[in-house]
Amino acid sequence: MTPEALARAAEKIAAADHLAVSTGAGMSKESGIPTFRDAQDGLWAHFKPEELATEQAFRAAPRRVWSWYAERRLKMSRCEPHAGHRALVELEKVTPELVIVTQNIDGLHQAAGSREVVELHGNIGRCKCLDCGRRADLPVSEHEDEIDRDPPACPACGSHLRPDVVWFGEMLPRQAVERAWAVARDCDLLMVVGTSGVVWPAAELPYIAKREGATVIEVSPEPTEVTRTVDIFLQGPAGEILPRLVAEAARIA
Ligand code: BV8
Ligand code: ZN
Repeated sequence: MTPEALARAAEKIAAADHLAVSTGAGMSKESGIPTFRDAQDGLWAHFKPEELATEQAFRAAPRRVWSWYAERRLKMSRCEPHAGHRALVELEKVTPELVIVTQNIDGLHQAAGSREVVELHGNIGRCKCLDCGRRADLPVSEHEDEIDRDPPACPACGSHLRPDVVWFGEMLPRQAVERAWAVARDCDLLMVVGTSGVVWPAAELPYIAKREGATVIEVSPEPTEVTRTVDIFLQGPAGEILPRLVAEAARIA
């Protein structure tokens, strides 16, 4: 990332009236959560996320899919927000009504203190019933040895509990979509951080913002599907770039 690109981006942020941020798995990488581009490790090395994160995979092998989420939930519960998440909280001082639209299910933006977070793909910390849809609390503290286990039963109907996340082939939560699409339409500046721009419909957000005349800034260590569309590409990791960018924007604002 060149100093000129950083300065230009900081000026845009300082001048923005309606700033939105769209984040993907890369935003959580420096907190220790592997992205979907990263090869899966351990038990899951020979599975692709798209093969496990579906209702049919869960119905076919509930124990396997529940255990995959239980292991991810345990790992995520031990991860902390990094300087990039905290920079986005600082950014609320420059642009109070900042909205973060995230594809991430790890809750790290909320843990860092961001006030307005729209979760397009749900949250791994919540679960609901596979059949009657009722929300249910997670069983108390899943220990390491309980990772490999059957899903708990729904207290209301006895069916399997499942993670309250959006699986491939499932609709995104209507309210989250309405909110996110309105934010992308109404913003005058959209920052896209840590997403390869491959998964739809979340991938559409920068194109909507662009179509409505907004400036789009991207933060990623390598070019993505979105890069050719953006106005300013800041190449590098979120944990490094966002704190410098927000500090510069706050200095100018
Ligand atoms: C739907 C929750 C239909 C679960 C997730 C063919 C073409 C186009 C679309 C489709 C198609 N076939 C099927 C589809 C639709 C499908 C889709 O898009 N598939 C993809 C694979 C092609 N979409 C769906 O199924 C969606 N639903 O379409 O419903 C429908 C229609 C009508 C009626 C009924 C149904 C649902 C999609 C949601 C799936 N759930 N997550 C879970 O997590 O287990 S998706 C999951 O994967 C994430 O949430 C995220 O969205 C996606 C991963 O993408 P990224 O976040 O971008 O992460 P990625 O690893 O790809 O990239 C990381 C980036 O970070 C990289 O660019 C890297 O350079 C960068 N990076 C790395 N380090 C850093 C960094 N950046 C900054 N700092 C760093 N340090
Ligand atoms: Zn039920």
